[in-house]
Amino acid sequence: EDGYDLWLRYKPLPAAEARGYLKAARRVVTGPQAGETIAIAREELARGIEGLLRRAPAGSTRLAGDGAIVIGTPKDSPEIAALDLPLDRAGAEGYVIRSVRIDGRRAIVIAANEEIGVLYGAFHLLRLMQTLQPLDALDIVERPGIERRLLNHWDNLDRTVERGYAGQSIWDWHKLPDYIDPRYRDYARANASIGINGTVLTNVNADAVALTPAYLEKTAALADVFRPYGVRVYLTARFSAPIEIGGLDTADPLDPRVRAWWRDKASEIYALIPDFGGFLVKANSEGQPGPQDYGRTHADGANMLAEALAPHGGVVMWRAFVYSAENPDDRAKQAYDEFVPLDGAFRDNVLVQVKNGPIDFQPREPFHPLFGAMSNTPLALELQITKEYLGFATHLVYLAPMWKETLDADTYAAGAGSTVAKVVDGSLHDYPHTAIAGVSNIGSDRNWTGSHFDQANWRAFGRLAWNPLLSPEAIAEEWVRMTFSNDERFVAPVVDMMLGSHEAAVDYMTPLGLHHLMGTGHHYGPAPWVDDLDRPEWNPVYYHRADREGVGFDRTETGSNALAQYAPEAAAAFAAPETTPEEYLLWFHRVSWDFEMKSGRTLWEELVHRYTRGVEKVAAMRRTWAGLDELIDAERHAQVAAFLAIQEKEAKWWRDACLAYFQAVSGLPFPEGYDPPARSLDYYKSLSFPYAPGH
Ligand code: BDP
Repeated sequence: EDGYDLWLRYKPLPAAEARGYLKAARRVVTGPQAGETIAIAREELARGIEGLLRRAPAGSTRLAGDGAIVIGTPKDSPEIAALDLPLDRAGAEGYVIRSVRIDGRRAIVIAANEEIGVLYGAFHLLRLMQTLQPLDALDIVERPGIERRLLNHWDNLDRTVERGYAGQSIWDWHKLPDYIDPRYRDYARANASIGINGTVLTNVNADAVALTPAYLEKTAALADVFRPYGVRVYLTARFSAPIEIGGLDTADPLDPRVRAWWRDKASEIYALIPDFGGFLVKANSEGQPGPQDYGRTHADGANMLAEALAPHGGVVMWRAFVYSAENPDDRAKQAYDEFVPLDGAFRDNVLVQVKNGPIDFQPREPFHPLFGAMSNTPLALELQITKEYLGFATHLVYLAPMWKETLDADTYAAGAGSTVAKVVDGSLHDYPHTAIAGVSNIGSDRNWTGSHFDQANWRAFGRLAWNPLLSPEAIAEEWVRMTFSNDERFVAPVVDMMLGSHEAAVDYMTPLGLHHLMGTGHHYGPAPWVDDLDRPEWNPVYYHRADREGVGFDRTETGSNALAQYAPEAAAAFAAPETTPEEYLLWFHRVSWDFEMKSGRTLWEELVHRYTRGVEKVAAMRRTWAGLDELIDAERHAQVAAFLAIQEKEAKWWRDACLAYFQAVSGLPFPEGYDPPARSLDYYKSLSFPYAPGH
């Protein structure tokens, strides 16, 4: 058990359940015209059933007796065409699963309008078995809430991965297109099992070489592998590519030669990859080239690429992650300031891709104020699955609760109930396209994600992308059952651990709305003291503003007034320090060290309390895990145990370093009943990690 099988392990179920399911899974029936994707669904069902129930189902094109699973679309399966199924509710990618009688014989149908829906439905039925759900009287209709459910790989062509903690890039560019690593198919299969339907193969800090003919051939080879699994490929487009690989002397989006170059490039790509998804672009951000280099706007840049892709059906995902040195007032405000005036200026096939919060994937951020503020521009939500600011691969942090906070946040854009989820799924503003992106945590490690529990974050992203209304608890529970065990003695405590893990990390890293206290560059470990980097907004001190008087970033009227970027009803919740939810206190307010918290503690005491509580929660997770060793395989148990030990050590380091620093700044004594930091502030400052992974 090295984790390679992910949640698709298909280990034998307990005998009692297996017996019951066997009656319903004797054979898998496909129509005579079934295509490649239905064949994959049939194989998956056969593999799953054989593993779970220890008996391979017969494959057939005919019903014979009870217990068939009939799969297909009305086009390829006469049985399905003859049934009266609510396929209109399933859309292009959804499916219907029903217990039915066909000519008096009991069967389960997995029906869809397109073949991909059949594959998604097959994975659904297998999940029901894997998690021991009843199979009688099934009546399921599913369809995804969001059109494009994408992974964003920050993978470089040299196989390093920006912010990757799971080994090298899984794309072995050097051997492509001639060698097709079997992993590519397993990758597509895993993604299909959770409804992910697209992948951006390359880093947002893009390399124009990816658009050269040799690399497009490599990308086409991957696209060929992914296609039957419903996964389309996308690439990042470096804005200056026309200069770097096109021989032009400009990349000005209004220059006709530049426009022609991109049109030709798009045609070249689509000749190789007819279902190419489109481009993801980071422009005029952190040194990336962009339209502003030529005095043009983000809309000019995005529209040029959109025009090139439009005839082929591709989209542009233009990132709103921009901030510049010229705007040191408040980095949190910049994306809104730049993009809101452009609302309505983008072509139909442009989506603006926005991170969940206004700074940068911090352990906790309030929702990004662009959500709700651009009713004429489809906004895609970008989440980070890889844990750049959340302990890399070793810390156990289940991210669904954090993502859910964003999805459930109320923008009040069209009155109460205008959640971010409704912006992103297009229902609030009737967007022509919808998308959600997760920055991938996948690499060449045997277990894919660098740790066993980080697999849960990949899966949770896919599940929420399919249905943003799912609960983090339900997603955690099914993952635990599928990945480890159905033993209740294991499931309940592990789900609890997962659900509390994000709050624990917030506590030991950045409680009470603190943010960006991480080590310079690599973001490994605490460094709240850093104040000497070139640009003000690169320094932790810029974000916490601690001094002898108090701490926190005043984003109200008396400060940067970033608060005014939210709708009035949303802003009202954060307006006064006394009424702001404490988890956002220091994000929006600067308060004195003796500010009274709801607990009755002063702010300083509360800070010490939360940092300490975070460490205690990790210690508790460790104890819980240690007690579960009999219930799963030794191999995975041992690695998780070792990683939890690292997490506890690093949680203490975070606590002690941050508290030593804040104590030095505030000059306050350490409250009674709490251990003072183990080492001096100078010691924590002296630590250096030139080789921390993932830069
Ligand atoms: C930050 C990362 C950086 C990315 C950037 C981005 O530190 O590596 O390039 O985001 O999203 O979180 O473009």
